[in-house]
Amino acid sequence: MSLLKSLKGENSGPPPVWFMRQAGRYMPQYRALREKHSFLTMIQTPEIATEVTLMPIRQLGVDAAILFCDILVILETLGVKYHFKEGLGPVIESPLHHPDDVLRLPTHSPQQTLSYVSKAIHLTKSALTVPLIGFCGAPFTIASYLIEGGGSKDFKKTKKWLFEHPESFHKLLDKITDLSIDYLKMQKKSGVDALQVFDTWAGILGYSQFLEFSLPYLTRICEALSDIPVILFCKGSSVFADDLVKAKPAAISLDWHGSLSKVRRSHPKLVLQGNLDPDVLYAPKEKIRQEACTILDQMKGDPAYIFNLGHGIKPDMSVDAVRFLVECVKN
Ligand code: 1CP
Repeated sequence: MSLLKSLKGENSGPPPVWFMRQAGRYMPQYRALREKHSFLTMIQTPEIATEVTLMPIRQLGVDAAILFCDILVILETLGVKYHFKEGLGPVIESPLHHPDDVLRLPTHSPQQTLSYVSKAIHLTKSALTVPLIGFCGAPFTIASYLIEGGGSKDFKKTKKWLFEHPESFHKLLDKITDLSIDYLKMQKKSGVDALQVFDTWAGILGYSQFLEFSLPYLTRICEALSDIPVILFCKGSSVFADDLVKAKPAAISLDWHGSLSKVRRSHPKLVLQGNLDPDVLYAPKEKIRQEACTILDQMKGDPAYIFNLGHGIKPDMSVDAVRFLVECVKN
């Protein structure tokens, strides 16, 4: 339960460790299951979602589980269909093209559309001995998928929309925020111990656009879920850290560009998570140990620190390297 202690700033032992994307394609057991089922079937079938959520707990010995699901499931509450294409990633079947499209989006309650998430949480909790983290995508990141129609290199459509039709962009963010709050409350009620909000694409925003189109919505989410720890992650979190604090999250997960000790100096009580460059996992073990130790030395004895990567584990990384990293943190 060291994760929950660190989230309160009261951990006296070694830092808890877990990883973003700790369950996924880099694991042979995951790939074996994935040969039999589509990704969507896997997340929509509570028994399978539970089995995958537990894989990294059993195989790596991490201190927290993150529910096996995806940030895009919230699209179901907006009546938007999507699928995952092999080698390409998410495909939104009817992306938004025009500001009027925002007005036409229906809203369905997460309790109705995403009841499989509740079931997976109940089932996972009954099998877990470590805390379970629930999550959602941040409104800005979800909006960018709706507009781009999938992943993107430059997010040109999103940025164009935001500068050409700021009011409609805010309407869209507002809708997603309301649904995300309901969705996270449902996860809390189903039994998760903490929540993480992923603003993966916030880093494409300029500073004033981050303040206008991302931060206020993250703040609303944190305010609405003040009775459960909420961790905020964005790619760009080391640039935006001083502002993310204003959303009053329980913790900030830093990307790998920034320095944990610098942020610690400016925010002595803030709970910090992160921030090893995930690509270090491609290095020989001695280098992995060295890079982990650099971070662990900086955060030694810190009661409000959680070890993690600066972003997720990649599909071609080795389980052995990830397990070695867990051992380094624990020893
Ligand atoms: O088997 C497969 O082909 C599916 C691969 C996969 C997996 C394992 C996807 C598709 N999503 C997931 C699981 C997932 N996604 C989790 C599970 C818990 C864990 O971390 O172990 C989580 C938390 C996510 C969150 C997620 N999905 C984010 C935010 C975090 C991040 O990595 O930045 C994002 C941006 C997504 C979208 C998404 N889903 C899947 C892919 C390949 C992507 C990214 C595509 C892109 O780059 O645009």
